[in-house]
Amino acid sequence: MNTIKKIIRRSVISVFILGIVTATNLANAATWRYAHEENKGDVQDVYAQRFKEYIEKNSDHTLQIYRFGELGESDDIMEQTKAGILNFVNQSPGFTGAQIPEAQIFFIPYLMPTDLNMVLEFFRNSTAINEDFPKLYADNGLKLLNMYPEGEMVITVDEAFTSPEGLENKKMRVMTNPLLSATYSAFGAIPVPLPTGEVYGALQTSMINGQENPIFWIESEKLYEVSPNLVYTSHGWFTTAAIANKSFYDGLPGGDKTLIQEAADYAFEKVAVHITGLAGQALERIKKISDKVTVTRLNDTQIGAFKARAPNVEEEFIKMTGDSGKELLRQFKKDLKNVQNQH
Ligand code: 6CS
Repeated sequence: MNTIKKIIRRSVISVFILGIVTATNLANAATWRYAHEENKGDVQDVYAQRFKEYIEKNSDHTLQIYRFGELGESDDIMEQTKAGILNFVNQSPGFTGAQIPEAQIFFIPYLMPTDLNMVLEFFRNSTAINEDFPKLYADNGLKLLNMYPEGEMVITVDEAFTSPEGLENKKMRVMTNPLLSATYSAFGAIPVPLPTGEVYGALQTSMINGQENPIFWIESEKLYEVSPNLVYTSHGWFTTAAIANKSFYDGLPGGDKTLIQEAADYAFEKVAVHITGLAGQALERIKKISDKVTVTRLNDTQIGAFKARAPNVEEEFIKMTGDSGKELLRQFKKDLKNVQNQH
């Protein structure tokens, strides 16, 4: 065979092989659906966008993201994920706690440190977070990818307070898990569980007197317009979780599983950067927009009065979760101590 013929033959074979590879890739390329609980540019959206970026850069798959309200409330997107309509969901333990009682651990007040770097380190390295929680979620048909913090909880209320007496008889909106209700009862208030979409209206019509959330969300949902007195009590962090439908995940080839876990870890680190300084910036913007906003930061003695009520909530947590919760709490505290010793 002369050289020209050889070149032509090789080219035809190469094009043929390339065609087969492309067709195989296209056949494997999927569009995955991911829903979260927040608005454009909020913490969960940053996580989702970075997760998408990693997946799309490193595979032929695409990710379709649905934000808060596009497919319903938090419980709706969880149901859609369990039914396999969605592949991924970002749902916060504030809501998941109703079906996985152990996830309510984040609502035991004053359990977590107040320092963001310590909190991030805890989420990166904790055995409770990275080994125990995935098992609890798996028992509920869910593959837990990451748990991550979004920001310190701040209470907004119609009258600023500095003691549990100041919260007496205040109707406070809580996310829909029973332990958070127990926390607000222990703080002296009347808890009112409500889904996210009902909070602004309930504040506006004085159906409730206040609520708790990280500052970025108070800005994003404009809650400061209808609940302008911000009280920093240092009692906890808003935590959330990125999750996949477990049967979908289990059915994927090993390469896709690795891709998903890498994308989750990539998104976690991007969020860690995003939330650093976020609360302070959001507060400054809120104060500029509204002259009604007041800021009260409790001192250590005032915090002490709220902290004194935390053991009751811890007992309640153990009552709700039994031995499994007791063991989780033991591990959680051990992991926290490890982080504290390192700092
Ligand atoms: O309070 C809530 O319901 C909402 N708060 C935040 C920070 N994210 C979504 C959640 O559903």
